[in-house]
Amino acid sequence: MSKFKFSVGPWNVHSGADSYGPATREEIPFEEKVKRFSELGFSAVQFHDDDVVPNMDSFSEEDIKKEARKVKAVLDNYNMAAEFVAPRLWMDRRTTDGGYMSSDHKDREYAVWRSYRSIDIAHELGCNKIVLWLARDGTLCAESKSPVWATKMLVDAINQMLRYNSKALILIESKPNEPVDRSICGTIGHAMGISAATTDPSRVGGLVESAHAILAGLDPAHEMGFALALGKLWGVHLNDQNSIKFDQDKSFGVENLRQAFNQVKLLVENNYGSNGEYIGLDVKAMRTTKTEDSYKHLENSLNIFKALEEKARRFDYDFQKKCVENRDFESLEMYVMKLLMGIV
Ligand code: GLO
Ligand code: MG
Repeated sequence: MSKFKFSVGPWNVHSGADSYGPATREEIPFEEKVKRFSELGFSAVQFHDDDVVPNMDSFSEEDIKKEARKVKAVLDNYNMAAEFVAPRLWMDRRTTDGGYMSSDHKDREYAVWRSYRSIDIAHELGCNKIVLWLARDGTLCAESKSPVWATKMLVDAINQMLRYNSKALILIESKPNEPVDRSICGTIGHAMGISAATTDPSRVGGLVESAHAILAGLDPAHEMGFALALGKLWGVHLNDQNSIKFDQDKSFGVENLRQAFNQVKLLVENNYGSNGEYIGLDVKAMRTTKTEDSYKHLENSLNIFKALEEKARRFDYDFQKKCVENRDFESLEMYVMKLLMGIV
């Protein structure tokens, strides 16, 4: 039995469209997804603001809250919680050149307006975590904006959110690139730096996604460990990634099992989840996957996580200690390989 609670986003079950071609699977209605998520053993859903209130720009601020309550009723029906709400600052025309650091001040105001709405929606859903995946906040053309100015704009926007609601927690989901060329918060270290520069660092933490760390050329477990050491790992997006290329969101552990194991081991060792944090997945099905298999990548990721959790729990720390004392890292490494291969 896993000691963790798991979460997933509705976007993790998608129709397979990519930048080069149309959908390959049928769209699945939201409620059906929630039902299947709960059957698969998830206990919370991750949301974008407009997953909760589609076409939110056409509603008044009060009606947005009303719409959110309808989704809360669906969640309650399946005994599911909401883990976080993330303002989707990358689809609207007004976020073409970024959200909080768009070159147009009206667009920046819109980004903050939407973030306030995410905070309202989260409140209605009974959660206080707001995730900022800063999709377009950075540059496509390096000379188009100053990184100094852009960083200050981000701190400013977060300060406004902290002021808007005294309970909201802000989780920065770092990513070095895509869809922008150079982003402002490329690693969790950047996120921690931003946190320290805000008016209330105790309410600004981080979310580490495995693939994003790999895209930055870093080890996901080390990124997570850095945030954990500072008491600021408030969310994870587990998945996998084959080296530095487009963001793949592969099933957890399918590319690099040892790297995946070390993430699980770190989370187990440090009692991640003891403050109510979830093991979040952010995985995509392959484009070739058929509609009837729309949830297989989620099941696979969960099964791989749980198998690695079992291995992490029986990791032989005495042997590890002996190897470290003797500086025999060759034996330690081989022990890990045997553990993963099922030989010990
Ligand atoms: C994309 C991100 C994305 C976010 C999601 C929630 O690279 O990983 O999936 O996690 O929008 O913030
Ligand atoms: Mg993510």
